[in-house]
Amino acid sequence: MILYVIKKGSSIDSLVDKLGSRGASHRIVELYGRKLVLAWPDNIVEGLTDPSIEATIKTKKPYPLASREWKKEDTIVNVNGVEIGGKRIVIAAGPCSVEDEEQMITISRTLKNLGVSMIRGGAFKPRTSPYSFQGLGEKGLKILRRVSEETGLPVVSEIMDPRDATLFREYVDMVQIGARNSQNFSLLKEVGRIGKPVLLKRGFGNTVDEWLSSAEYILLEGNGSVVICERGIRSFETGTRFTLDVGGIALAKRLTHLPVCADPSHPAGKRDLVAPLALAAIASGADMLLIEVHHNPERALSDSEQQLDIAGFASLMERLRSVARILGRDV
Ligand SMILES: [Mn+2]
Repeated sequence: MILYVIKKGSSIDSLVDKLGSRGASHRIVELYGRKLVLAWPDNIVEGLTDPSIEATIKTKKPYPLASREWKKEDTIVNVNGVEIGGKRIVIAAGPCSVEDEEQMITISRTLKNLGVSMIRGGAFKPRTSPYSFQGLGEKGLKILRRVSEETGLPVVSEIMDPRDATLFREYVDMVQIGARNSQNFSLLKEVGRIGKPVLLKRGFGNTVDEWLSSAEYILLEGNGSVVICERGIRSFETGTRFTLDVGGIALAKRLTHLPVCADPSHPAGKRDLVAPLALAAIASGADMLLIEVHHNPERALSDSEQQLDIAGFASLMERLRSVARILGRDV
């Protein structure tokens, strides 16, 4: 794949004509304020010159836009004023599912006081069993909007169906793609066009390259505000729910300029393992954590075993601050 960075204000007409006459495929994308032309296959594109080209980058990765091959500096994703990917490690917390409006507002106020900068909560839930609680749907999204108005914190929630894009555009600040939909390519394209930052979870059967290729789908639609999230992969181990791939976090930080998030709750599967995994995730380079916290975990309608209570979360925040300080970062 050849990636051309186009000179500001230049017309790409003659470049596109030249690519066409060689029989090459191409895509044009505007990203981070730059116009880019991707062209392939290499053997017929190589050697092409045009006055509109500022830089030509021959990329080896299957995800040229997500790769540091063209963009070396870290991307900062701004979610309504909360910057992800900078010195400060962003903590997003909240219950697995949005269950009740008043409780959701109460817990969010408490989390804000503890230093959380974004609220999470599922409204459309991808449950393994069709008989498990499926979430409050649109009502849950409306509750999240109220939470945001009451606390001033941005909210993130998972989209499962491209047909819900309008609802998500209206009610949430950041759209999450869950692990099970990480390779749902029509959903990725739709979310690329939604005009909101995206939190993209890694599929539990996906390699780091596949995870970054999923991010590429969103970037190719011109949406550069993507945070990728490690949430545990399937391994032979059954003692934990999934295996948090800290090596994958460190590797992803090298390969991509996009911020990397970690979800320590789903791989832990058990409350007492969440804190050590959260600490390991930030030590391996995570820029953001997504943590499940419930006012009464025993009574939670989903993922009851792994949600922290307020006291457990408060003590984790203290430990995160200590580790962040050693890393030269803040929480
Ligand atoms: Mn959950």
